[in-house]
Amino acid sequence: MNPDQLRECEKIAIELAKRAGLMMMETSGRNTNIETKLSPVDLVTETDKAVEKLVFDELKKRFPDHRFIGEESFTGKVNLTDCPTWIIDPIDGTMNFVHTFPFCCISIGLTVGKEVIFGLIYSPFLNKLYTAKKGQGAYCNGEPIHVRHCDSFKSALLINELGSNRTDEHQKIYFGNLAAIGWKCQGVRSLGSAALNACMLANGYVDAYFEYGLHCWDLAAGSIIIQEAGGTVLDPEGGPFNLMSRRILAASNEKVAREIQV
Ligand code: LIP
Repeated sequence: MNPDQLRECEKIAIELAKRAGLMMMETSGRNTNIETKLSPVDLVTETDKAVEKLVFDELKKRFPDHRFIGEESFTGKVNLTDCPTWIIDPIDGTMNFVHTFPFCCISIGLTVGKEVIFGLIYSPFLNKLYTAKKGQGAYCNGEPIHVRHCDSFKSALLINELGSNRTDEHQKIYFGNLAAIGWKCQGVRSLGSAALNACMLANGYVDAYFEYGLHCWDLAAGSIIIQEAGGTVLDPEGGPFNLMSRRILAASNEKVAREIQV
C-alpha cells in the first residue's frame, strides 16, 4: 500500500470513527437488549452490532478488495491473510459502555502481510482520537505522543485486566500473574478496555500493560499505537508479539518488559 492509499484509509477510518462515536454517545447506558457471548460478563449491545455494520458497510464500498475481521461478525475462527485486512472492535469496553464508565472506544486496525500498518482508537466520551501509521509516529488528537521514561518495573504503574473469561484456567492465570508480577510494582490499574489501556501506555500515563485472553480486534490498533509511541510490545513469554496469540505484554521500554515477562 503506498503512502497516498494509506492516508486515504486513515481519512476514511477517522470519518467512520467519528460517526460511530456519535452512535455510542446517543446510546451509552440506554441499551435495553443486552446479550451475552462466551461468559455472563462478555456483553454485546445493539450499538456494538450497529457500529460494526456501519463501519464494515462503508469500508466494503470503498475497499471492495480488502478483508474484514470484526468482533461482532466473528464466527469462531479468524483467518488473517496477507491481504489488506481491517480488524475492528466496534466498542471496546462494552461493559463500561453499558455502565456509562467513560473508558470505551472504537478500535480500528489495518494489516497488510499480517502486519499492522495503521491503528485508530477513538473514545467519544474522553474526546480522544489516537492514531498511528507504521513508521510515522503516534498521535492523540493530532499531537505526537510518547511513552514515558521508566527505569525499572519497581517504579512502574501497571495495567492488568480481569477480562471476561471466567473459566478456572483463566482465573488461575490472572491471580497467579497478579501475585507474581503486580505485587512488584507501585500500583495496578484496570480500565476495562484493552485498546484504551494501550493508549494510556502510549500516552505516558502508565508504564506497562499485560493481559491474557484478548482477541486480535482488542489488540490490532493498540499494538501499533504503543510501538509508534516508542514502547515495546512482546508476547508475555518474551518472544515477538503475535497479534493472533490472544495475549500481550507491553511496556515503555524493553528493559521493563523483560522484568515482567513470565
Ligand atoms: C474487552 C477488553 C477488556 C478485556 C475484556 C474484553 P470488549 O473487550 O477490551 O480489556 O479485559 O475481556 O475483551 O468485549 O468490551 O470489546
